Amino acid sequence: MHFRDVEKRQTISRLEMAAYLRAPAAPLVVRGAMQGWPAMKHWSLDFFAEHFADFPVMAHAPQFPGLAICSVKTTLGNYVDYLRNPGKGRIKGEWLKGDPATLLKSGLSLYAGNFNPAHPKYGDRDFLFRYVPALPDFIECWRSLLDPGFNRACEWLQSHHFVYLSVAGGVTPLHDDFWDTHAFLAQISGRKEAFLFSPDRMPVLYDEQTGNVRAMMDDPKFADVEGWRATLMPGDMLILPSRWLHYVETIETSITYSADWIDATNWRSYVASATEALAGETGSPS
Ligand SMILES: O=C(O)CCC(=O)C(=O)O
Ligand SMILES: [Fe+2]
Repeated sequence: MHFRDVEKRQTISRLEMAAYLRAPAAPLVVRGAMQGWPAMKHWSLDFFAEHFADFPVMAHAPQFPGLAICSVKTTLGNYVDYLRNPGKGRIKGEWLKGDPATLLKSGLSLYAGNFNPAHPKYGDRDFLFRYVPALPDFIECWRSLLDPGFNRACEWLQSHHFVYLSVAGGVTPLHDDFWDTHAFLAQISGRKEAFLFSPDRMPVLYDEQTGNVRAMMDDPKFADVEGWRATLMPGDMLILPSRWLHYVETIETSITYSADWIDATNWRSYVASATEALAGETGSPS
């Protein structure tokens, strides 16, 4: 595998962004994207423990349940206690897979990826959007053009806003995001390392079932695969165009806000995927 650096720029306009995503798209870091966001000043682990202590979360190592060697069902309050002191691998909650010894031996840390402070039941949308915009001004989103009932059903079924709290050893395995959305990772604090691959690499990369890009780097089978890499610092926003594959390591205690969107390039496949997902649902939203 070999990597080139993701392009970094200071600002981007709405028109430039729309053109960029049509281009064909590539990943991009916008460095000044979060200037003036209250989150940059006010968000900390304590902030979330104080306001969302009872929010139910699943913490996995690595982040996705299907690949996890450790899984714990807990609350955001207990998860933040763990993040403050991960050294012993102890966390209050129900261990569904693995144990503290397995976790410590792996070098991974537990990572809760399902914390959505805008969640209709457990979150508080108005409160969240006092600190971050739902989407930055330079992003044009077509969601408001969808039928309102369909849009609401999509939001109930699938979170579209996330806050990721993690510590060193937190790994998000290689994947592309749900329903062909574009997404951003807005690094509020701490540092992460991201590795990305274009959608046309998907067939060869999914040969490897672990999503572990570090292991792939040493595997001759992937010697010719070209990827992109970026170190995300506080204030950096990584743009992940629809279907781009990404693998992310947390280097130091991090807070990341993430949201996704649709536009001219991906609304058809979003609607098709969402319709299929909704058809598979039975019963009422919970
Ligand atoms: O660890 C990260 O910041 C990446 C998270 C991510 O891409 C995801 O959960 O879809
Ligand atoms: Fe993702």
